[in-house]
Amino acid sequence: MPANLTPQYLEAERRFKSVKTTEDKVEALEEMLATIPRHKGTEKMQADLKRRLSKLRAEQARRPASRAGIMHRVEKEGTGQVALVGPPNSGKSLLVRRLTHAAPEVADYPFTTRVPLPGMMPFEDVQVQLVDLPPVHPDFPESWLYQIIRNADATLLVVDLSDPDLLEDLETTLGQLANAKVQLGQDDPPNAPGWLRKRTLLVANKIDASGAQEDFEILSELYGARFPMVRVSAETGDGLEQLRQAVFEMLEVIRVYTKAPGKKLERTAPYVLRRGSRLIDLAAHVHQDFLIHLKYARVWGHGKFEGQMVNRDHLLEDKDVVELHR
Ligand SMILES: Nc1nc2c(ncn2[C@@H]2O[C@H](COP(=O)(O)OP(=O)(O)OP(=O)(O)O)[C@@H](O)[C@H]2O)c(=O)[nH]1
Ligand SMILES: [Mg+2]
Repeated sequence: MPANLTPQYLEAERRFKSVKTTEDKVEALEEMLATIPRHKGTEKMQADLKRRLSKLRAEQARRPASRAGIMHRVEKEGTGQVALVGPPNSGKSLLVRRLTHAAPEVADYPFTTRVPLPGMMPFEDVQVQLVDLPPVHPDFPESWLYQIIRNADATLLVVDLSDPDLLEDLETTLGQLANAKVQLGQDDPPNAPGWLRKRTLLVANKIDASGAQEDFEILSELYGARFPMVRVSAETGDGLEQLRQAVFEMLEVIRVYTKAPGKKLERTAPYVLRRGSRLIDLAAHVHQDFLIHLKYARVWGHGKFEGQMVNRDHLLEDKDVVELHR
């Protein structure tokens, strides 16, 4: 089948052949990829362009000049910080685009994301911070990437159900993390200094792709005991509501609302506490004064009498409303 290449493509190709620096080559390749006609006859060429592009981008990432000692950090905000980790091209950036107001670059080739980009994900009445990251891959060896992952409250492990090398790529990601002494999921990390375990939700992305359902089943069989999983499509939006809910649950926090005696019962801005918190923990959050002088409280909530009187050791639950008395 003839490729029917456009003049723009041929011009970009001419440029690609004449330029010297990696930056210029990347730029010309991107242009070629953007202008190549998309049909069966150019599929091989497209794949080849992508391969060359990701190789050059990885080269850029490895070069000391591009690091220049820059250490990226992401200040925590909101109910919890959740880092997106995974192989190149799995859809991390598109997920962050869909779930937050942030607008990271999304592209059809690996190593698109080069720096962290946080965005706030609304869930009911709280906001969870998601952090889009470069891929976890041997070709992106920046130490700050692993520091951000280590520092996050939890991670989303994003994999690509349309990837023929899905299992291999997932193992590469987990292996890279192991080099940085990070263990994702339920399994205990090695009992050695420096290791830590991160709560992780496995996000099986691109469920819209053909054959994705069968791949998801294989994935569940192999990794289901280690990770809770959700299947989504960042492209079509399928499963994203369940994902928001699952992210909130993974953070293991509860929302508690306070009301003043005699005031109306309403659930406005919540206090966010760790799951397992007691009345006294809430009191300490609200005011030092309550910590010392708290006598009792009334609680409205799930499975309680309305306005039930409780003492300092009462275990709080998500969405409880509490009236503190001193
Ligand atoms: N069909 C389909 N394509 C998707 C989906 N999610 C992402 N993509 C596409 O996959 C490609 C990669 O998406 P990105 O969000 O840039 O992937 P990434 O994981 O951020 O990639 P890196 O930054 O290189 O690590 C883009 O062409 C997306 O449009 C999905 O659910 N379904
Ligand atoms: Mg990205």
